[in-house]
Amino acid sequence: MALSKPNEVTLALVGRTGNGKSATGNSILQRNAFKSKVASGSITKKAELQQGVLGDGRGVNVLDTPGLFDFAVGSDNVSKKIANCINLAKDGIHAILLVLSVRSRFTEEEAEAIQVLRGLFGPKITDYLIIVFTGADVLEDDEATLQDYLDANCPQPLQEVLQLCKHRTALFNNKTKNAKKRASQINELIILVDKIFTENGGKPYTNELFLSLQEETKRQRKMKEEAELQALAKKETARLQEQMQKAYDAQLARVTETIESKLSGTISSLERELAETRQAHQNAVSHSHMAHQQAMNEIHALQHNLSAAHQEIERLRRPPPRPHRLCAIM
Ligand SMILES: Nc1nc2c(ncn2[C@@H]2O[C@H](COP(=O)(O)OP(=O)(O)O)[C@@H](O)[C@H]2O)c(=O)[nH]1
Ligand SMILES: [Mg+2]
Repeated sequence: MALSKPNEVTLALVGRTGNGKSATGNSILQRNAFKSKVASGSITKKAELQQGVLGDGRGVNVLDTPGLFDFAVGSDNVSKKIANCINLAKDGIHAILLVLSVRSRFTEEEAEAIQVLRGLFGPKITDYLIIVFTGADVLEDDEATLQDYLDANCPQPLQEVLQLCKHRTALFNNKTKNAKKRASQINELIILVDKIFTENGGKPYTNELFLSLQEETKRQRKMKEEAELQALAKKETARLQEQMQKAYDAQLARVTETIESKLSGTISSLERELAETRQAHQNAVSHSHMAHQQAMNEIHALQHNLSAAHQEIERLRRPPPRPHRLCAIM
């Protein structure tokens, strides 16, 4: 049967310097294991693992990380440092406590850092995430609850983070000397840790998981980049095709125009030639009419002359008329 609780609990503290990570670690361990200072600037330079015992007798390991959120994010160095941190917790991490302070506003850098963490660890990191708010004493002074605080100070990015970690929140007053209060705030946190343990099938966050999730994240990022590249190439191809089509259309229009103007020149010269030929033909026809008429006239004249000649011949052939009696007497 699967365990409902880890035998030993390992917690990692992350968050901006000054939010109270070390102080929270000390509260959980119930001793001054980590240096917690007022001074600004990164106090914890190296990840540090300290051990203690919980109220129910289980061992607890607390990993205080240097302000992961203070790193120049996005470099390979960060993921190396994170891997080293996780390595410190040899049996893996049961919960990652993102420490925020009610004494300072949730900054954009923090929202960004969470996205970076998700990018580095993979979105699965949120399955291990608990948001710990420090400065409960400040709220107590104002007689306000965490809900009152969130109702008044919950920018969109924080709302998104809360949603991602299924609203697992814990409130710590690291200043209180009240033993009962100190114990109850640890208990409430550990209830959430045990819940995460069951929800994640008893699997702590290990370096192997980190590395495989990182691989998966890298693979997904590569796929996304490739898809983006492909989309870009497709867009570029479409743009080039459009450009080519436009150039082709313009060329076609130019060629058509040239052909049309040449054709219209040819047509008008052909029309001109046709008109000239027609004129020549008409001239020839009328010329031949005239020649025909002249020939006919000449024939008529010849015929006339001929018949006159015939008549003359006829007349000449006729015998001369008989002389009158009077002439015979002579
Ligand atoms: N009033 C109040 N101050 C706190 C609380 N937790 C931490 N601090 C103070 O916040 C400052 C930074 O705390 P520290 O643990 O060094 O923060 P870290 O840089 O995140 O490790 C210190 O002066 C702490 O005393 C808290 O619950 N209430
Ligand atoms: Mg610290």
